[in-house]
Amino acid sequence: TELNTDEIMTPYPDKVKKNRKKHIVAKTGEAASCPQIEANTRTVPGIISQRGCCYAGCKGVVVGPIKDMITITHGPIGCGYYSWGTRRNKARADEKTPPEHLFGTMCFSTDMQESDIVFGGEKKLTKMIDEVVEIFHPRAINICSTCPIGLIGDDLSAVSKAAEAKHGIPVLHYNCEGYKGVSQSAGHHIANNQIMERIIGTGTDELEGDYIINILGEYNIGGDGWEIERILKDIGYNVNSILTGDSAYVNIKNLHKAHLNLVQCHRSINYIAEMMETKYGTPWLKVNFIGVEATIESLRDMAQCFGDEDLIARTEMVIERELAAISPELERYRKICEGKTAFAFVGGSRSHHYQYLLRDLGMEVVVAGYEFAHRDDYEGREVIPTIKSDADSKNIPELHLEPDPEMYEEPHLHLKMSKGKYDKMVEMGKLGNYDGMYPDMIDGSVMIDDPNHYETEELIEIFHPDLIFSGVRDKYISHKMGVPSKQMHSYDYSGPYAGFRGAIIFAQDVANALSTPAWKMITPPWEKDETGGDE
Ligand code: CFM
Repeated sequence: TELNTDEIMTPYPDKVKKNRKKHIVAKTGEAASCPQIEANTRTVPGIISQRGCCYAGCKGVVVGPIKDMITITHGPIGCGYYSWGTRRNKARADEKTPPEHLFGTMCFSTDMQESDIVFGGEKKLTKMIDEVVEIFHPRAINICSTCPIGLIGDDLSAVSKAAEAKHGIPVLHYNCEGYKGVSQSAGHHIANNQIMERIIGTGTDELEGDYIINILGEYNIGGDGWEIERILKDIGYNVNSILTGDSAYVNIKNLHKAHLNLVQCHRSINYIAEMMETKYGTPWLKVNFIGVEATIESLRDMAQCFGDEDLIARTEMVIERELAAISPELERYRKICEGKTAFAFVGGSRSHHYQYLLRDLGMEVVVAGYEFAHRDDYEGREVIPTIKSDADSKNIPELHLEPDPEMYEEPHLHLKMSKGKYDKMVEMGKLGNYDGMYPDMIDGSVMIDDPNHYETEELIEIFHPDLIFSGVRDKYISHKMGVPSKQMHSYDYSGPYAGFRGAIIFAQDVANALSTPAWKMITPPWEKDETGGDE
């Protein structure tokens, strides 16, 4: 199938047409470099976008999962209500975080009413912090702003400072009002900044082991982080903290003690990876634990970073053992999936990551969309210097950090590597780098930024995919059109999908979806006659 973008755009007014065209790139021929795509800009007003807001990115994605902090949504109850457990970022108690410090399944909101909006919400917030401390004794508190808070101008900084003095615990506040950016991506950045400034580097724990790592940008959706941790611990890594799936304030404080930062979802966390490199010299390695081959490559890259013969041997042993355990079953599902096509519409990194796992099953992604990615997620990190900042991106503060006079250590020393070898790995693009999605897309496929309801329908008509990976808002469009869809944010009720064991669960879910006859029996409501029966 070849895409004629103009055909899709026909019903749009000229201005919208001009705008949306820049967000779509069709891959044709053997063009080596990616054409420029427009990304991280405002959605056309009135279009049914799949995006979330800045508050969603800050509270829902990055800081919400920290299990031993209480995160208060300062705003009307609606904002907090939908952030309650629906992302399936799992957490459990452990040695450092006993059950009484586990708040992951709870939802806290100041429940702002009309009179609070009129007279201000600072008193209500102060009272709520007092109550939260009295009842739950958390180690630290997050306060996340919603749109009305920014509009009425509550002084969160003053409230937090007073509360810190009164209760003697850190109270962090985030000016992540929903309207702060063009999508949840702005909230990631705001959350990264506060975690960097207020938490990382404050810990004094002595961590043990020769290979201490953090996994940044892994949120333990459906237990993904636990499967990754299982594999890494087995090889001999000491996983200090995952950011922020199943993470604890007490561990995040010690992030700077790690030898290496792994970056899974670069979109949401590349800020911390870069800032830690600047301030502490911690090197970072882009990994992808979604997909069997991708996991193997990531494990080998990690072993190469440390370059230790025993670690390399142990890595190969674990890979061999895990492969032997999953291969027969994977092969069975592969027979069902082989040759099928899919759409992948997710937030800012999964539409790329999942292409590896689908390829393990013999499937190809023909249309890939991101809700809120930046140009580098499509085109590769090398385009970052050419990205023009606009009024919206300037709205988000940039921290300008210096090497820490006491704690900075050069990156190669973190890895006990020679400077020469380190520089070579950087040059090869192994360390401190990630590629865009474009090189992994097949000929004739399409990348689309901030896709909307209408375009999704059109693309389904053109490409007839066998399966669509999407979010909760758009999955029913494809269901009604008779195309099965998997929720790729929360995994519906399934998972983990990461690592080796996760690949099997994913393969089973995909094979089930593809072989269910129900989808062929559907008549969408708009094709039914007035009596409600089939035509
Ligand atoms: Fe990163 Fe995510 Fe994603 Fe994301 Fe998200 Fe998510 Fe996502 Mo939903 S942090 S960018 S803001 S991988 S919640 S766990 S699935 S849109 S592709």
